[in-house]
Amino acid sequence: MTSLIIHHWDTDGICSASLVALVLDYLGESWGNVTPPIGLFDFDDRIWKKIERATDVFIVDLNVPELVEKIDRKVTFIDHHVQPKIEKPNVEHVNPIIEGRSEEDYPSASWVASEYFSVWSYLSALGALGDVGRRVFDWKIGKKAMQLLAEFGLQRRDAMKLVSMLDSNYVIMDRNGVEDAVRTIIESEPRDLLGNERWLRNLSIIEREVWKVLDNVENVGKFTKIEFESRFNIISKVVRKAVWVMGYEVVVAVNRGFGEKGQVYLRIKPELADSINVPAIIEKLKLKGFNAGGKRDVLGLICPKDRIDEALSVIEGML
Ligand SMILES: [Mn+2]
Repeated sequence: MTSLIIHHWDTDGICSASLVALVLDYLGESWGNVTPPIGLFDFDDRIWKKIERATDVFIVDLNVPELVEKIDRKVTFIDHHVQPKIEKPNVEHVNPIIEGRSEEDYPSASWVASEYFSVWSYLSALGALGDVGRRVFDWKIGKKAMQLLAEFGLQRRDAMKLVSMLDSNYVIMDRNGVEDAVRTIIESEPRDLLGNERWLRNLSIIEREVWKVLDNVENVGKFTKIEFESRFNIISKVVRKAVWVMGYEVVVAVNRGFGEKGQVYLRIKPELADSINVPAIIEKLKLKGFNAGGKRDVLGLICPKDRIDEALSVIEGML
């Protein structure tokens, strides 16, 4: 028996995959793990070939029901995203959210996996912290999350650090780094992970790149514009620093060199959310066919490079 674990590239995906791997280790079964090309909710040839060689497939924290349906062997699909229920005899679909349970009870795939296997550890909490952020500690499950961390010798602060360390792999677009993280977690003591040199190096590379980008801040009338080219997925960090640390009120950032694509981001000071209608900008962009998303104070989109300026003019026209 060889199982294949296919997982999301973020902290929750890595932690959920590690929980499945722990169970498989306990059962004495061999396993491998793989993540899609970062940013792409799709399987490439490499993944399909691995599926062919596996007897058993686990898909965790990856919202790809249409791909799960195509797999012709036993699949355990563990998720917490809103998605259609898969009714196929070879698929065990584990998702309390689509059974009507709330996000506050099941904040992450790691939480769902822990309950499903009855295996609870700091990884259950770490996945939730990764997806929800520190507000998870205020939720009903927050107490249990903190207990789990404490049992493994981790403070809240350590856990936050571990989340940024695990996420650093996808931020620098290191697919192998994401995949290797699963075995690293299984083979290490939680506190030792805090000294993981590869992830710490990632963090300093990211930090340096973010500050380099923040040198190119330009004031354009009503807003601040930051244009850069980076193959790293740092645009959300850049605008957060610009608004939260540097104090700019309305920031538009553009990454014109994100592989084949462009990224555009808008963040405003929360106090301005009454005067600048960010959701309306998101709606307008969607109407024009852009893959945009966000909230009251933030907007992000990814698009082909030749549509960046069109997206920018929509956003700038509504500021
Ligand atoms: Mn998740």
